[in-house]
Amino acid sequence: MTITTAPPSGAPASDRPSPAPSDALDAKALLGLLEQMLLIRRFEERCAQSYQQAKIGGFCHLYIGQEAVAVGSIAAVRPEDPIITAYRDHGHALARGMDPRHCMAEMFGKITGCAKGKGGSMHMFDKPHHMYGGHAIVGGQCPLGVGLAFGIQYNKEDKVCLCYFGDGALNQGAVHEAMNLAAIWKLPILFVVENNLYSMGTHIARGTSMADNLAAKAGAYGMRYAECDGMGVLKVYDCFKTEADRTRAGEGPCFINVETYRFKGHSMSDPQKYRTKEEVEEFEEQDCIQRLRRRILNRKMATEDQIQAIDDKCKKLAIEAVKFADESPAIGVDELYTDVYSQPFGPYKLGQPAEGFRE
Ligand SMILES: Cc1ncc(C[n+]2csc(CCOP(=O)(O)OP(=O)(O)O)c2C)c(N)n1
Ligand SMILES: [Mg+2]
Repeated sequence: MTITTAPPSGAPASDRPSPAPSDALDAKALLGLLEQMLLIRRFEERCAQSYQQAKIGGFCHLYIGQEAVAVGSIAAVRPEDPIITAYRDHGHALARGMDPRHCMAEMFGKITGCAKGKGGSMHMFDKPHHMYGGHAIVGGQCPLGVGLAFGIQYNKEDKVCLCYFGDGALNQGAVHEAMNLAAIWKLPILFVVENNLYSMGTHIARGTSMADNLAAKAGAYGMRYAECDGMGVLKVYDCFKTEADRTRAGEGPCFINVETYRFKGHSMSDPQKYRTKEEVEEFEEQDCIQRLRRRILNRKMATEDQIQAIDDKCKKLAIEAVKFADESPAIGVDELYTDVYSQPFGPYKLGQPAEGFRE
C-alpha cells in the first residue's frame, strides 16, 4: 500500500507575488477599513465602561488590539461567505455589519439584542450577515465550521468558510478532528488561528508543542499553511485574499497563523500578572489603527481632520448603542421556552410535548 501525503506548506506570506492585492485599494477603501477598526475600538471601550457599571453580566472578552484580524480578513472575502468564531466575537460581528445597537443590546440582556439577549457577549449571531457565532466552548466552533464548509461543498456553492479560533484552542481535540475531516474531504474552509500568544494566562510556549512551528501542524494534515502579521490590516487582507481565492478555486482548506496581541486582559477580571507592562507597550506601538492611520496620512489619502471626523462618528455610534441598549426592554419570562427547539418540532411549551413532536 502506498500512502501519499499532500505537500505540507503553502507559500509563506513573504513569497507572495507583488503587487499585493491591497495595492488596488483606494483611499475610500482604506478609510473604510480604518472606520471599521475604530468602530470596534470605540464600541468596546463602551463595553468596558458598561461592564464596570454592571450593565453587562456574565463574561465579556474584549478584542481591543486584534481588530485588524477580523476587519482585514472579512474585507478580503465576500459578504455571503460564512464566518464562525469563539467568544471574543464583538469585532467579527461588527466587521460583518451587525448593527452596533443590536450587539450592545445583546450584552445588556435585552430583547432587542441579536439573540434576544439570551446569548450575551460570547454568542453574537447574525444569520442575515452569515455570522454563525460566537461560541463559548474553546474550539467548539471548529467542528461547526467544518459543517458549514461541508454544506458549501454539498450544495456546490461558490463560498469559503472562515473559522477563527485562539492559540489555546489549537490544543483541543475537536479542533484536530475538524482539521482532519476538512483535509480529507478538501472542504472550503480557512482555519484562522488568532495567535495572541496567550490562552488566559498561559503563554503559547508553555502550553503548545512546536509553538514556533505551527506550519508543521498544518503539514500533519496535508493542509496549506500561511502566516501573517495580524497587527497590520493590509497584511491580513493580502494573506486572506490570496488564500480564500485558492480555496475557492478548489485547493482545499488552509491553516492561517495570524500573529496578533490583545491589549486588555483575557476577560474583565484579569490582573495580568503573567505578562509585563513592557511587553504590552511593545505591541501597542504596533497598534493596527495607528499603523493604518499613518499610512493614510503619509500617502496623503486623507487629512487629520477627515480621520478625526471618522473617529468622532464611531464614538457617537458607540454612545448611541449604549443608549439603545439601556432603553430597550429586558427579555421577558415569556421568552424562557422560545428558541429551545428549532423547527420542525416548533417552540417548546412548558409541560407539553414540543409542537409536531411524535413519540
Ligand atoms: C472546552 C473549554 N475549556 C476551557 C474553557 C475555559 N477557557 C475560556 S477561554 C480559555 C482560553 C482560550 O485561549 P485562546 O484559545 O488562545 O483564545 P483567546 O482567549 O486568546 O482569544 C479557556 C481555557 C472553555 N471555555 N472551554
Ligand atoms: Mg490566545
